[in-house]
Amino acid sequence: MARDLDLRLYLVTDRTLAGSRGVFETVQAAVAGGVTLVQVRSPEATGRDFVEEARGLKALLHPLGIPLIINDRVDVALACDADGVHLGQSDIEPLAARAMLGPDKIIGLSVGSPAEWQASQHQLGAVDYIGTGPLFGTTTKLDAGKAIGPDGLAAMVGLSHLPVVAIGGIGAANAASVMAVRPAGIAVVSAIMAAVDPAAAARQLHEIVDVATGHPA
Ligand code: TZP
Repeated sequence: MARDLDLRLYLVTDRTLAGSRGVFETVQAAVAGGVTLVQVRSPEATGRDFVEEARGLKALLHPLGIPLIINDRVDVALACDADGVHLGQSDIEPLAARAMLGPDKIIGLSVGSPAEWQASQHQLGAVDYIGTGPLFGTTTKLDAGKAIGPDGLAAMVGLSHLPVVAIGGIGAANAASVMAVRPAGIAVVSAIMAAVDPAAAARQLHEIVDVATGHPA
């Protein structure tokens, strides 16, 4: 299992929100601002295109020691030797992903409710962290479901022996209220990918998380 996972400021990419600046350049700025982990998410991409994008990001992130996680696609993670994969409830199940990826890769699983937690119990031995949300309303993922709010997050943090990352509608205005519930970190898409200055946006969020965790900036 992956160790020393720093989930404090988890960036999920989005090609549309990056616009003409592009994903690579936006991620480059975001890591300069303090992102601790990057998940490449391109649901619209072909497999070949997705692998190429992921390889480019790996070349950027590896020298910096920042893990690269692939959204949904174990085959893409294998093809580019990424650090891990993030799985939704309808993707390949974590135990099967672990069998394919081996013991050292990071596996994240989206778990949105205590009911999903119960249903996922038998898979959790293969999982390194849980992603939960959406915390608040979001237009980035239209099928994200109903907002669970800080109370819903608190329920998941209370249940989970695994680190929990909060996602959905999180930005500088509400990040402190999310971190008050003590997740391992926050995952953001638009707050960084769509920011005019992604480095400054990441820096601001990093500071909020560090204050909440008592971590030095
Ligand atoms: N999974 C649950 S909500 C979401 C994902 C990928 C999108 C979050 O995007 P944003 O822009 O940070 O609200």
